[in-house]
Amino acid sequence: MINILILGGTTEASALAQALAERNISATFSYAGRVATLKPQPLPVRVGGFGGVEGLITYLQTHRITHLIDATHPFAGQMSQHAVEASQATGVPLIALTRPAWESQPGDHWHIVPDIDAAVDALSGDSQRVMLAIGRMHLPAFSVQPQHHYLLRLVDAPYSPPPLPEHSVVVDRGPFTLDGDLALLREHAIDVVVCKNAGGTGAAAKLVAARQLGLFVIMINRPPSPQRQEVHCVDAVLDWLDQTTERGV
Ligand code: 3Y8
Ligand code: NAP
Repeated sequence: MINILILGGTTEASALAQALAERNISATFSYAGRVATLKPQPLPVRVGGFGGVEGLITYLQTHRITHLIDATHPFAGQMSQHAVEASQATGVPLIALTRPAWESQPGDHWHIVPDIDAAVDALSGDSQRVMLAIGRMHLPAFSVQPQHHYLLRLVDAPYSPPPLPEHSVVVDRGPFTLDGDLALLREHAIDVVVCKNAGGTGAAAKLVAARQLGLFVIMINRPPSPQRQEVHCVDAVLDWLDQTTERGV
């Protein structure tokens, strides 16, 4: 009896949930519970951490999970590492549904950096108007570059004012559109966009908008992902499920 656990939180995870629900395949969708309101899913949802690798192992065993699908964001490195370790410890087969990294196109002005701190360093110099499209978790790192005016895009309104003297906040969640991101960059007269190489379609609009407006992009490379089987589309996950279940799906 197939019983899937999806580690979610991305556009592709939502698409996978839709495909499994349409096929009446038993699955649970898991969120970390990072934001106040989570996107509803057509599957039973669980919210919150598992309590480390041990907690995930216990969850897999007590819920008789037969397949683990890691469809988390490429920057959710700890969750992905835990998924690999829990799969090895329990023998529950694991596959990752990821998206290829974005690659610069003709007309892009990208400055590629390895991590958040390097993105902060890249902002040394005169005052500019900077869009930080990196969410909430890493905002404090930019307080050492207070000379800029920052546009912050967040999923939730900030609980306390971000530690940046000059900033404006836009509360929005993706997937984002080209028209929306063009209007946003123009309205705030943005010079530079700082973002993570999330890949996928949900947050790519700002890159196309930046290209059309001739803006600079500071692109933060994703952390190395752990060794595991990876696919880039829902159909490949369905094929994997077919191959790894006796009677197929
Ligand atoms: C809680 C679950 C869907 C999923 C939508 C995707 C697209 C929009 C790109 C920008 C970049 C950012 C941020 C972003 C992207 C999608 C996808 C993706 C980036 C939700 C979601 C959860 C989160 C958590 C949140 C982080 C934050 C990061 C905002 C849902 C909407 C900036 C990452 O306040 C916080 O604590 C927010 C935390 C982790 C990164 C950060 O450091 O702040 N995502 N994002 C998930 C959970 O609880 O398990 O409610 O939909 C999901 C999505 N985020 O089906 O429509 O698939 O990539 N999310 C980044 O890439 O830089 C926004 O603004 O242009
Ligand atoms: P992370 O740093 O890799 O994980 C930190 C801890 O959060 C994990 O060890 C786990 O707690 C818990 N966790 C993470 N994802 C979970 C999930 N889907 N279900 C249950 N618990 C989860 O993760 P993160 O970067 O904070 O990302 C959290 C969520 O936001 C994920 O769903 C991710 O897909 C989504 N997201 C993240 C980003 C980003 O930029 N990081 C962007 C878009 C969406 P325990 O150790 O207690 O099990």
